[in-house]
Amino acid sequence: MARRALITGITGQDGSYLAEHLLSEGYEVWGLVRGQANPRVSRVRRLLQDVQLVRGDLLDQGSLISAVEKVQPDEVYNLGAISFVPMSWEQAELTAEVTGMGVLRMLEAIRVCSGITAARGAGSGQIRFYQASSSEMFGQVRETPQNERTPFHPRSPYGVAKTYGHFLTQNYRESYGMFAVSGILFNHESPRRGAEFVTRKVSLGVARIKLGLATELRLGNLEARRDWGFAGDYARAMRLMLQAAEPEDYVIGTGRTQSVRELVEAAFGAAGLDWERYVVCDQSLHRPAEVDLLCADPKKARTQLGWEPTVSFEELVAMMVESDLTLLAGGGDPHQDSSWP
Ligand code: NDP
Ligand code: GDR
Repeated sequence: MARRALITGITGQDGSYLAEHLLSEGYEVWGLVRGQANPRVSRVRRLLQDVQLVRGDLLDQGSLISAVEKVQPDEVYNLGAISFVPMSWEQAELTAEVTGMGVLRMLEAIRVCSGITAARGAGSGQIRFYQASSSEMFGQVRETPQNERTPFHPRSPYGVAKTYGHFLTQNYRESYGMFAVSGILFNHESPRRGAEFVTRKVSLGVARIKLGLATELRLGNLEARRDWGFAGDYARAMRLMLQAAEPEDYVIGTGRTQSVRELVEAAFGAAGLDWERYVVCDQSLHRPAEVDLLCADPKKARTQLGWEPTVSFEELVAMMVESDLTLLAGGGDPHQDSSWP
């Protein structure tokens, strides 16, 4: 029998790569979608024709219970979140509700549908749960690289909400013996990345300038350093974590770190442009509190899961610039659902 997976956040970057990966592994894949007329659902229908959809919202406990009852999944991947860090200052309460409390609601839906109670003791229930934790939980780091034992010091309402979800997942594992794990994923990108995140903002900016559609690119803090990998590689890691013999948390990243300035240099360079002629530093794009340096130590994932990234930073940047040049040269709109390669 094919394993059955339920993915929240199916309309997002990671949801699409994970769904493709699970389908290729023979899974029956279900995606949770919210809203009455969510424009991003047509993108899923076009790209992921074999995925079945079920309605639900991380803000609505009853809808999650109904979705789990209907799908009867073997594995649940909780990728749904408000994921853009600057938005978490503007809508801190909503971020806490979706990105933080949404984890509680999903875990409760699994617990209730599986008939798990504290009295039944550890090990009850069969549904395996993956939580999309984030390197943003490390925040202001005192040690680098960061591994599974590095203390958290989140620097945004988003990071705080993710830290709540992370500890709650651990707590359900310890309280109820559930197979519930968190992947602490560092930044991962692709041609399907949302246009507001810095890598995609830069690749789209480069393409617009190269094609004569723009003359400048406005950016915030160029000194921040991130460990950037390819989203397709990280989707593989999510599945591997749920196939492990024991439920454990893993750091997933490349182990290399680059500054936003180096990202900009590489992206403009890939299109044969000199970034210094076009990039404007805009103080209004700086964050109230910044995460200055992230760099993963993915040794545990490498040795225990056999996971390795396959796309280098340079390849990733070139892939994104090339994809956006093709998209914009063909008259495509990055905000339309037809834009996903
Ligand atoms: P995206 O922003 O691309 O996707 C977010 C998804 O969450 C969308 O499908 C969105 O659906 C869904 N969503 C938002 N609100 C709700 C809600 N109330 N109920 C149900 N679903 C909702 O994120 P990514 O794909 O990049 O990331 C996936 C997950 O991994 C997120 O949790 C993110 O925080 C986390 N993460 C991402 C990293 C990265 O570098 N990409 C690194 C570490 C963690 P809709 O179409 O309805 O808006
Ligand atoms: P991040 O990603 O906050 O790390 O969260 P983002 O790409 O938004 O920012 C990375 C770094 O770039 C700096 N920066 C800018 N960022 C944006 N978006 N726009 C700009 O113009 C700009 N200029 C400089 C930022 O200050 C920051 O330091 C992502 C999300 O996917 C989270 O959901 C996820 O958990 C983490 O990665 C790991």
